[in-house]
Amino acid sequence: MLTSAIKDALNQQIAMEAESSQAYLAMASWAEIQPGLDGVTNFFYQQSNEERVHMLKLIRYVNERGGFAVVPALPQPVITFQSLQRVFQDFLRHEMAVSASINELVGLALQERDFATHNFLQWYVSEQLEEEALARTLNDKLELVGDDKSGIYMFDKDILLFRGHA
Ligand code: OFO
Repeated sequence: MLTSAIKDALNQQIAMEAESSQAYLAMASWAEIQPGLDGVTNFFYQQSNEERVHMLKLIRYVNERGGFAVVPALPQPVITFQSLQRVFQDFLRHEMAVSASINELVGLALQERDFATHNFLQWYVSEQLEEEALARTLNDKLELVGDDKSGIYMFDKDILLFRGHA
């Protein structure tokens, strides 16, 4: 059985993963209507799907442990962006906030001596390491490229490859 503190914190995390999925869906939709950003578009559709999977894993876990996973209401995410750089800065900022939230949860699980939840969360800890590393790599590359059109062309072409290596 989950303590009510853990149950509430896991439900908050469910909401955060759902918000991430929405935020990345909005980035995908924005990218899709820009000329030539097919790679970035696919990247964010995939990211959005992944975040939905993160949310589902949490929902199943909470219910399995005798809690009740609450499907949250969601605020509208940011839907337009000034630049491609801006999208990726927001992506990194978002992932850093998720990592901080997962770390808080891990701390709470230890404090409550809920070792099963602590163990369950380790998957999220490593997932966040990867996602943050990927977001940083992509930001670094975009910074190098600046406004150079052929650089952006290459970035868009290679983005799905970076994903596999980060
Ligand atoms: Fe990348 O946020 Fe989920 O865990």
